[in-house]
Amino acid sequence: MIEKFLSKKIELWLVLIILILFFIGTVLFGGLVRSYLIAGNRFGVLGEIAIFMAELPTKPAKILNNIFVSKYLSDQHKFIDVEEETFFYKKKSRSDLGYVLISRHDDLTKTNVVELLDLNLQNVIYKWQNNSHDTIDHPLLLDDGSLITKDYSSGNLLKIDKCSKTKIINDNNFLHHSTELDADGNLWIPIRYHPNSKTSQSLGLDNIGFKDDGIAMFNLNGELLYKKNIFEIIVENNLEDIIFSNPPSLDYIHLNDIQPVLEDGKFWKKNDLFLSIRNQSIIMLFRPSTNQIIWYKKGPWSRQHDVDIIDKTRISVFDNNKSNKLGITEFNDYIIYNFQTNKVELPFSETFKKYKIATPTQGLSETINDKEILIEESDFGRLMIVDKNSKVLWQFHNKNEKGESFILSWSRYMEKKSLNNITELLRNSNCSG
Ligand SMILES: [Ca+2]
Repeated sequence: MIEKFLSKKIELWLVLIILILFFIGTVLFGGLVRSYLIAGNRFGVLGEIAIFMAELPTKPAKILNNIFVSKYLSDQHKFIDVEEETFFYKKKSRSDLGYVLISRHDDLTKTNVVELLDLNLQNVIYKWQNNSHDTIDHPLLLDDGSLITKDYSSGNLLKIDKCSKTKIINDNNFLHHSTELDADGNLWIPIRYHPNSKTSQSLGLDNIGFKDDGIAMFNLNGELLYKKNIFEIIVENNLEDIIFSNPPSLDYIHLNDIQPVLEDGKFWKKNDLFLSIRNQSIIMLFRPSTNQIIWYKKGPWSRQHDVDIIDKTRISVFDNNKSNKLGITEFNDYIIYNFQTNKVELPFSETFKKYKIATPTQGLSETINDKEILIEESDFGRLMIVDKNSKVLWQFHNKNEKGESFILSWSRYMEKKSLNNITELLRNSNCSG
């Protein structure tokens, strides 16, 4: 029956008409996809269908990625015999300390959670259930008690309200790493370009699997307000030499932090951005309003994460790779760079060595005051507050009953005054039903 159908003869004119229609359809499809990518969707449902079909080949990879790549267990379990959590100061003795917002996989309940820890009361005062299908990096707490964050595997922008109801507020961009608010209340988050930007294509950096990073600004409703590719920034500032001295790789940039400048300083202006470009070991100060790179520095940090502004003249950088001759990370560091003196300080090096704090990837530091910092050793699930004399004030290990460690997904230190109204709102929230 099928054989008979398949060997049926058809007129040549019909074949020609089918070929012509196929050709016209292909041209129209190509035109719709091209228009969508260059100018956004101007053709309504037709545009949506075209881009959906164009993305079909990448969808199975995305689904497989969601199933297999989600990985919470640490590679090493360094804290098997250590207490899960210890405070080395008395309860209610440090009213000057604020809160830590912790994003982690909880192996006890097999769920991903976000917790708000009160460092003075020494307990978790609020907990959000993360209902996305993966860990969420660097959640940001908003005034209404909701969290803004991104799902690790899909890269979608999420809003988790105070009752843990999760809503995708942007799924058109692949977002990754840090989540920060600027002085105007907009979000800055690293994105990955799909397809690759014209600039990286013109530089010959468009191999399959190439990670083409950029910066993006969203409002709190998830609408994209601005985006810019890192290669564009570099080429338009005539600074190709600073990165093309290294041989190209598929992950040539690896943007892992965008830190917005909240107020003018002597060396930067409000709404400038500090960018951490890990795979070039570069920290850069970029001014979106004029499209200028104001300053950049390659090292002394290496494969760093997390640049923060300490005060009007200093920044801190979490340095990942103090590696030995075998390329193994022996310990991390917290580097202060002073723009006034052009000098580098390493006030916590001994602490990092003493406690063997050595996350090969991820990791962050937060300046609490002149003497104390928060450190997240993300890959091994350890959080610590330490002082300049290598004294530990608090330590937390994200581990299960067997002592196995689980990764942490970027904590945030929050000052007390920034949270006064929010804690009250959270305490009074009624989420039942
Ligand atoms: Ca930062």
